[in-house]
Amino acid sequence: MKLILPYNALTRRGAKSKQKLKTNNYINMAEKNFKRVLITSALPYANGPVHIGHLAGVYVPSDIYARYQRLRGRDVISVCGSDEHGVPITIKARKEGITPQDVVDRYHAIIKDAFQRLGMSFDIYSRTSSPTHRTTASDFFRKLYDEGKFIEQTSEQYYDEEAKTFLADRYIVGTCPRCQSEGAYGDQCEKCGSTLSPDELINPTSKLSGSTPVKKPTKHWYLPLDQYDAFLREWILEGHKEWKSNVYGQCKSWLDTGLQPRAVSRDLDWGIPVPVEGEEGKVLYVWFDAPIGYISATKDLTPDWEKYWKDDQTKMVHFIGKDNIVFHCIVFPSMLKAHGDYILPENVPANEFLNLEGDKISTSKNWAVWLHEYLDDFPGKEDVLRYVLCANAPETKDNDFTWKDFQARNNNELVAILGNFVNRALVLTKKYYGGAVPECGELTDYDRDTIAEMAGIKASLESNIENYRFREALKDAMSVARIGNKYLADTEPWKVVKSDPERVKTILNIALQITANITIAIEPFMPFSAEKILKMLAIEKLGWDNLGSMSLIAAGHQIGEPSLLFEKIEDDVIEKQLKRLEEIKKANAAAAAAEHVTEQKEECSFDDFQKMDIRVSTILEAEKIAKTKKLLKLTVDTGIDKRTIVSGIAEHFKPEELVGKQVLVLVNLAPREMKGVTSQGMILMAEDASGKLELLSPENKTNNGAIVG
Ligand code: B3M
Ligand code: ZN
Repeated sequence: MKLILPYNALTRRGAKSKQKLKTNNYINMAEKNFKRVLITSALPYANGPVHIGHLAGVYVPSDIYARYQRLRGRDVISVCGSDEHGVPITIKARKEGITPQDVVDRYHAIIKDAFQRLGMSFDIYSRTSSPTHRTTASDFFRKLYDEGKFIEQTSEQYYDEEAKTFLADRYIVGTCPRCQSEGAYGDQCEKCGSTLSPDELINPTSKLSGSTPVKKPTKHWYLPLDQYDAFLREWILEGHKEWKSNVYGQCKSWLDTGLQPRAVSRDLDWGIPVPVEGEEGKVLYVWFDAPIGYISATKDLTPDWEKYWKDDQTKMVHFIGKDNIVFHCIVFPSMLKAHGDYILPENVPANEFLNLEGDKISTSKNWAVWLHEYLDDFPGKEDVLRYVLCANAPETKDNDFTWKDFQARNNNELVAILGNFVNRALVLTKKYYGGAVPECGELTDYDRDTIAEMAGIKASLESNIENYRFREALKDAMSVARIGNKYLADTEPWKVVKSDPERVKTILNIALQITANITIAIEPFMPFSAEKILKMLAIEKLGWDNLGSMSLIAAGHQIGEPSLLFEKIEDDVIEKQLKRLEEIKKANAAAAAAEHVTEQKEECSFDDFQKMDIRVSTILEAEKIAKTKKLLKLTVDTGIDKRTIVSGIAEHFKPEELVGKQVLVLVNLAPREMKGVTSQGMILMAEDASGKLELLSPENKTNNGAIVG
């Protein structure tokens, strides 16, 4: 079992003699003596806002890690930015009749602002449409091109003769060869989820002009990933057995499946032009240029950028979601290896996916909690979201976000434990000593036990954060508040103060030292709350090494004004969010229904139809049938007679809204007994694929008994 030491342990002891296992020019060192940390976070596509899935998967963990490294006083930079190329952006632009630059300008601003409001402490939030990135990506490609690292290949691709352009996979639609459904894309069928290639589509059609595309030869460049198999096996499978199992496992299966050459260019007019003379109309493939965005962002951040990217004493960590593992563990490292000037990532702690109320988050279906909307709906609750998304992070398997859990964690953990303890410690100090920190007197055994418990948290917190176990680390951070909360509940200073005022001074001194510890422990997770507590204590930000100390605030120090850190979230606030999701679900079902029409039944004869006797009728009375959810008992005037009909429409119509309505009734349907009521006929309804029900009524008032034929 390889001993993973916290970073400082390595620097303090200095790196032991490096056992150099030199294979394929990659040095696999057992221990590394890192001098700085470079943190990258996946560049969000600028074709929509970010949602809680992005935050839980990538940005909350990355910010916890960055804040922790800074707290440790290390040389650390955290870079991110908008990923502004790729086909989805051009599709969005076409749909809205604007340019791709308009799309990325809109969403770059929304994303950047929302990240800033949530306290994402990137040192730079850049964008891949920047001039620096254009040059950096273009030079990167050109170096590999000049050194013959690409395979140049001409192949037949679909071309739209009307739009005069080659078609990216997403611009070709047709019938899915697997499930025969219409509207499958050239790369994927969204109905059955099959991965496709344009050649597999039946009746391919161009989304640009609607015409049938033709095959034309076009040249592209391919990175021969298969040639990096040995390097990747050595670097990952031998050299990084400590990577998270979901990451290591995915890399192993990619390698075991066998790597193929991967195209690094596209026939598009939006992106970074391929820097080869005479090759106009071709751009770098978005997944070739985007990771280089980390390098260009660093260049824009600091003139010292090379010490982060070219010195193997930099610890580089990529924070991503699981769908980006292949690009950050296989493709980008192969690109960096091919280039030769850059270091490789030390770790890629990818998270799995977060679902919402049991369903997959979907941008296209608006099934998401959008960060900018959350910040507008919950002002001052940035840390609540950071806390809940860390506590529920999909670190090793997909997880689910529910609004009920969000409310419960806020009320039962943040309000009841963290907020309650801090408020008590401060308010009682105000009340008994006018806000002056009291002297700490004689310690009891219980005090000593509490102090000892405090001392044990730092090591666990460090180990969990250093090993990307942020859920566990958050529990460590919260345990400081739990210890404080229990300490006050057990010592009950509000009861003891009359009989033993000296004792209470010691209790509150210890409580205030614990409060000061909380500002250190929670800062990476809840920076806004840490800041608020520092202000209430009227002290400066404390360094990491102070964590566990019980002499952080001197007796006599004057604290500031206490205020509540968190407030309860009431049911109606959650109901409003759940209602919003309900509306979205209905809208999606209706949209799906509009798209999908139930197949026609088998043919019937005119005689078959003649057997049915359908009459215009009027509903005279309507009432729910007890102990059933769906059934209504209707009294109906069919023109022939007045009769009872039972109908399963109680979830769609209120009884009172049916009385007086004219409907169509199948009067010669054999009577049926339902829940003790005999039903003589059937009310005809229209139901679409979404389950939406409509009554069928004659356009104008019609005599009951009129025959429908
Ligand atoms: N733009 C994000 C995604 O796949 C993608 C990350 C690029 S990181 C270089 O959702
Ligand atoms: Zn399909």
